[in-house]
Amino acid sequence: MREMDRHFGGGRATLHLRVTPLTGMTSLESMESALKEMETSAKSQLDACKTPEALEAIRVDVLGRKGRLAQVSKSMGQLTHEQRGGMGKLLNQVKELLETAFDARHAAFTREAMAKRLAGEWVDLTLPAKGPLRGGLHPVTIIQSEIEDVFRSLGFTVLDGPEVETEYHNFDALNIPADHPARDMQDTFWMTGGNLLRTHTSPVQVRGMKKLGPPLRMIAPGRVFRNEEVDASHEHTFYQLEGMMIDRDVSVAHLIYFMKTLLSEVFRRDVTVRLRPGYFPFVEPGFELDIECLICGGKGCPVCKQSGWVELLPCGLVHPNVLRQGGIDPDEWNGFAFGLGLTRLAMMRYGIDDIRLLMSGDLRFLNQF
Ligand code: 2NL
Repeated sequence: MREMDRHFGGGRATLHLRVTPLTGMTSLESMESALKEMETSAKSQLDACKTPEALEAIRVDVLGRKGRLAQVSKSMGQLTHEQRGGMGKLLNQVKELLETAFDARHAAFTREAMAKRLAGEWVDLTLPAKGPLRGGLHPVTIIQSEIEDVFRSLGFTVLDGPEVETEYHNFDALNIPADHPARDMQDTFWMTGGNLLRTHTSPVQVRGMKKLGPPLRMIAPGRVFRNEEVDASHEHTFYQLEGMMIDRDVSVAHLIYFMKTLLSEVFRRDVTVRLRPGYFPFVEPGFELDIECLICGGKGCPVCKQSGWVELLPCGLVHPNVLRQGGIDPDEWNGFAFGLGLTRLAMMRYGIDDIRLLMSGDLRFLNQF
């Protein structure tokens, strides 16, 4: 049995055209009845059809290019002109009718398949949508850009510099003596060839003095490195922001004004400050600037170790030797400079009690900012 016949019940519906032997003319009636017969058989095949594949085979056999309808169409050449008109109409009617019936059967199969698929899977429409994963800024980056904004609005230039530095820029130019303990293997990461990982952002300012020339206002935020044993309050890598203003007749009053402006912007309230003497080789005089404890308001608490004050900002007037190294004449110019620990500030602002969290890259920690 041919493949096609299996679908059609053994070729029962094949169109047999009865040709009148004497005239060679096909009887119109016999053609019409054959067409009707085909229509009826095709419809019953459609109804009996069980799979989309079987349906497609029926479609090819009935409506296909070499299908049974096409055969009838072909044999119309044997009819007279008048007969052809009527037969053509009938043919089209049957064709349209069958096409509609096929489309309906096809749609039913598609629906069936869809229903079957949906029955096999389910979706909880009450689940909240997942949404895209959002990146965010690191807490130190947040603090850094806030402070950069404050200083930019005060006329300061933001400078960048290399993290691998020369001994000259990191120590010599800053009036740090050759036997200073900071130069020790224990405190500094030394590289081959006498270079080092910068231990502060001061070398950026040495380069900045030469680049900008006086008068100048600049800040240098960035990553610095110390060869330290890591614990909850010490990291080998942390962030600093140093600043400097050089002009004529700069005084400690200027220094205090700029530092108070900075701190009230960072903490978003007025802060009380005090200066104590402090020693740093690159400034003279040098100070430790403390702020009144923001937790207890100066009454004394564990954060300020009962003193009412928190040490925050080393600063001072730039040492004449350092100005000279920067190509600036100390008889004509002077200025103030300060250092600010961005990492420490971020810990204070956000109440972070372990410095190691900041370098951990732990998303459970970072996602909180
Ligand atoms: C620190 C930072 C301070 C400076 C840093 C500075 C830089 C130049 C000249 C003068 Cl080029 N000063 N920076 C000034 C005062 C304090 O603190 O690491 N302190 C322990």
